[in-house]
Amino acid sequence: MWEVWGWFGLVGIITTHTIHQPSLTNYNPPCPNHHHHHHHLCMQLLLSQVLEREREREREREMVGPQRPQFVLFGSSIVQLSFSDGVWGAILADVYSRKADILLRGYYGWNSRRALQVLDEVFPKDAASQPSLVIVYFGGNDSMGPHPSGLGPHVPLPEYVENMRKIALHLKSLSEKTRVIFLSCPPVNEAKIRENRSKYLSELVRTNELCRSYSEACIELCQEMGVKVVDLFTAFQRRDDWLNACFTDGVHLSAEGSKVVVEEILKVLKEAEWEPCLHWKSMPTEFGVNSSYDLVVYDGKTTINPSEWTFYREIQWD
Ligand SMILES: *C1O[C@H](CO)[C@@H](O)[C@H](O)[C@H]1NC(C)=O
Ligand SMILES: *[C@@H]1O[C@H](CO)[C@@H](O)[C@H](O)[C@H]1NC(C)=O
Ligand SMILES: *[C@@H]1O[C@H](CO)[C@@H](O)[C@H](O)[C@H]1NC(C)=O
Repeated sequence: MWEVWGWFGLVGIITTHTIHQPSLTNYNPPCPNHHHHHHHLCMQLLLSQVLEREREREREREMVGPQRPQFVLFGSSIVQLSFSDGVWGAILADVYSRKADILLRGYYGWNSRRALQVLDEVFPKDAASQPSLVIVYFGGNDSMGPHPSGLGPHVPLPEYVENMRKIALHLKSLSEKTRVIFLSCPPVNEAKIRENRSKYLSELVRTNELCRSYSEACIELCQEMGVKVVDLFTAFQRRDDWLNACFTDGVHLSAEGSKVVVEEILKVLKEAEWEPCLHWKSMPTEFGVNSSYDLVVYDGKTTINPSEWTFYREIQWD
């Protein structure tokens, strides 16, 4: 024990008298039973211990436990808005309640260039635990026509593909168990975009021709890389009423359009040959054990466990 104290003390003396002195003399932790001339050593010691303990906790701690598998939704506005008004992220959070944590990392207006800039920060390779699933959507903004000024979200198609490749490689490298699903660019309601044109923005060039080419390029990349992909461009158009039912403003997804997204994502999760399976019905329910505190059945002898009930859902997702 004394060696440890002595060692901390030595480190204390060195650092106190070199780099950190100004900031440390301002730092004044409570330190009873020490003479004044021991004050610096004592502070150093406390500080080192506190920092060490903090680092230790950082490695182990989860903010809320028990730890569940994490599913991260990473993308532009269609992701940022996905917990709003019964849209697809909110539906997934409901379907996976007691199964997985659905984390939202969506950034309104972003293209794949900006995604690359933050990739290491949002998904650090040395994190204590890694996501089980990342669902990625970028492309709607990239596919907007270029503005003559050179400003704006447009990213040329070949660069978009390369950016998406880098995102997939990074995510796949996080851990052996980190699974990835890309969502391709959905179609838009061109007429509605024109109708809802903002006075404050220059004209937004959004066409289904552009959406289609970015969607196809994304799907081709995924096939090449063995990444699961949902073809949103095609999936929406299977509905006869897609133009009016699937969007709020011609671009962003309505609750109705979100049903298509959730259905397609669940289909991938159900059919994927992933071990462990990430389909909600195959995942354990947290604290799902029977309890005598559950509601009592009419026989007065047994209780009934509600952990797996889903009857309250408008759609019985499969
Ligand atoms: C792209 O970003 C703009 C805002 O800059 C937004 O209005 C538009 O809906 C976004 N589109 C998609 C598909 O993310
Ligand atoms: C889009 O335009 C229509 C008709 O001008 C209007 O009724 C609607 O509220 C607008 N929607 C949005 C989201 O701005
Ligand atoms: C829990 O209760 C259900 C009936 O509600 C019963 O079918 C099941 O076997 C019980 N499970 C355990 C582990 O006791």
